[in-house]
Amino acid sequence: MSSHARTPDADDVRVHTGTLDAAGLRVGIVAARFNETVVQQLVDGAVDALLRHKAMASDIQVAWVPGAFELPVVLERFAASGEVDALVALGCVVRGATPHFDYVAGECASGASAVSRAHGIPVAFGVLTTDTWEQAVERAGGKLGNKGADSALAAVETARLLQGL
Ligand code: INI
Repeated sequence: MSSHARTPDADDVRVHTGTLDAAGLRVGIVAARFNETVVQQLVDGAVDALLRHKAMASDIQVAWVPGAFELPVVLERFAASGEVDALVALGCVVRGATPHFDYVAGECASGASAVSRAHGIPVAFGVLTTDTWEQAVERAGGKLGNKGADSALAAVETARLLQGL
């Protein structure tokens, strides 16, 4: 190394960020019908957030599956099709009402992230995993916001980041 090597400068650090510009982005939403009233709120929040960030309605697709356990296989199909730039998984698993909570929520989460890494596209995880129904309602357009909207924007930001890397 040269004796004139300069001290590393924080200005040399390359920082990459995405944006929330959804214009032209093709987004697949996969929603689990179990606990449908909550999940419909998540879907509505996700679609609304995408449209407000300039996505075209015709670029958004929504597919419904019976329960959160079925989300990964449909996420996989969307990802493999090459027809979407980002995916959003939406569902609601309530611990108190689900003896096999850990299996349903765990398989759903690991399946979603496996799809994301296998195909190099974001799969945002908007599956509520709560102890109670009330906690789910609070996160589906209630006093704690709408996790469907949050997830949709996470998918947009990550897709834009990946495009820029
Ligand atoms: N699926 C959910 O999405 N949320 C739940 O709370 C739930 N509970 O309570 O069981 C649930 N079960 C169904 C599961 O996702 C599958 O659809 C089913 O096991 C068939 O494979």
